[in-house]
Amino acid sequence: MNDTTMQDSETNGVSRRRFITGTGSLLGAAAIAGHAPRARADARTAAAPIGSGAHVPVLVIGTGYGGSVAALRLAEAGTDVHMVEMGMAWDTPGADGKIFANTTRPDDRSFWLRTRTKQPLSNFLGFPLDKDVNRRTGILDAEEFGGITVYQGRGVGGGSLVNGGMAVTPRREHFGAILPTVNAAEMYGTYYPRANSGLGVTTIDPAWFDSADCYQYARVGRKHAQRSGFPFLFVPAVYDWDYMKQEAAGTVPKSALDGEILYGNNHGKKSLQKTYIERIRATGRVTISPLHKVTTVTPAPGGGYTVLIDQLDTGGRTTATKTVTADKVFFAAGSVGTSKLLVGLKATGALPLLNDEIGRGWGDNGNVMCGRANHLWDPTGKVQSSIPTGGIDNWDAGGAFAEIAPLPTGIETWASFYLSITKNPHRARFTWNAAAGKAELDWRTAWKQPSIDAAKTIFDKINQKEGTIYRTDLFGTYKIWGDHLTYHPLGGAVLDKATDNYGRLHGYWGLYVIDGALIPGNTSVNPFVTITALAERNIERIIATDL
Ligand code: FAE
Repeated sequence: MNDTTMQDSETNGVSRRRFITGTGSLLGAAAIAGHAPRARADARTAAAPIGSGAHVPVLVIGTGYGGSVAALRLAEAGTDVHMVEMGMAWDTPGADGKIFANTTRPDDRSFWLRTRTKQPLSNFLGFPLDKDVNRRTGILDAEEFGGITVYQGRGVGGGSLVNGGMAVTPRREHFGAILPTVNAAEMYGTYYPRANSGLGVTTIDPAWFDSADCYQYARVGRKHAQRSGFPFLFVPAVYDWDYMKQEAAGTVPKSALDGEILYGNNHGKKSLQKTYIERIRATGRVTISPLHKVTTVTPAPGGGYTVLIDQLDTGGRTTATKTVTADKVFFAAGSVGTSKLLVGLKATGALPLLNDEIGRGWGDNGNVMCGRANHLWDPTGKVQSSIPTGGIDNWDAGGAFAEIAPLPTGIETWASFYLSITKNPHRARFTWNAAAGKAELDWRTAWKQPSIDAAKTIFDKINQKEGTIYRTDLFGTYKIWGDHLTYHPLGGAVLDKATDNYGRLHGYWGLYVIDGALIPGNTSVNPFVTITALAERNIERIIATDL
């Protein structure tokens, strides 16, 4: 999008190469040269990674939503906590002066231990978008299982570093299907409000939305939805809207308006680093070890747990293996990370008393993507904010909630792009492959069909009404549906099944799950507000009764 110098060939006045490199913008993070954000180096984090032989009252595995809620509330209650994070700290600018890599130039900051990018939109106009990069402990993991690629954030802040910031509370009438054993009145009265406040969730000013060039794409999406009779909803987010207004006015370095999304956001987005983790640091009771990966948790001879941790370098190599003990351990490694750890620990005899529910109930939140090709009189805009603000709700009638997503290429594409969350009934299971020494997931690609069917209840109708067609060039050659991936892994250690109704793992006193692994596969909307609210609920009870 900023790349106006590379001109390979001209097609309809648009450089082919510029088209391709520009299109990479929605697949990565951007930053503006010369406007590096101030590094927030934290003395305790930087100076004090955990030492071998250490004993800690509480060890939290992972620094995403669940882990951050647990650490903050425990520290506020007077408990010292150590957080272990396999990814980097993301508090130090790179050689270009920016913490996060540029949108149009994915580099070794962008992907977790890959030599070639694996961008969710693999193609544009038939051209493949992926490119070679140096292998490094970058920010976005595209973890491949048999039938699905699961995208996850890596680093202090977990998924909050890379996600779209859509902060959606599910409709209350759907809550019984999401977490059937949880008291909805408590969640909607106390814990959802607490989570939304802690995360800094706000909704865009509708008047600005109606006038801002960067939301032309969403207004076209709204118009098409409404003309087909679907309700359009404003979706709250964790972006500083005042900052975005200044981006639009050209008075501050651009971030959302430079398409930053998947590889980090240098300004404007309120990731956990700016909310829960900032408050965690202010307690003075929490230390964080980035580039440390937990490999084993087993009961310690004298009580508590022995935890083995690999210290990594930025090439992903183990530089030290540390043994620490902890009175209590919180698994907050994300749905995939927690599930993989637990099925391995059960199968290898480290935690044999874990029950048979471990690894089960995993779902993809029904994620499926598609694009539509609009008429020439419906341009979606050259500059598109990377933060979605609107959705199309057809959950009750068709089992789909579609986020109107940006396609921030920097050029006019006349494309509308959507990530749908659908009512997909399929649930997969993590199991341990002893021969390979790793966890596997039995998801099948064909299981996305109910998601495609649900999304079609919206987009077939819109296409028919508007006289438009699906894009076939975004996920391969002549492929309409992005049905190979999820951004929203959920389940694997489901609440009230693998754990009790507050996340205490069955079989072991002092072991807890407190992340997306607790949620059985679907939240009907984007999941991080529900993960945060559930963690707020559970930690309150655990602090009251277990400490
Ligand atoms: P998560 O945030 O994944 O944190 C787990 C942490 O544990 C990570 O930092 C890992 O690196 C770390 N870890 C894993 N294993 C280990 C280990 N063995 N040792 C040490 N550390 C470990 O978990 N959700 C929304 O609600 N709205 C959105 O707009 C949205 N957009 C998304 C866009 C993308 C591209 C992606 C990838 C996700 C998006 N999500 C969105 C999903 C959301 O980020 C995700 O549900 C939460 O981050 C999950 O929170 P957890 O606390 O479960």
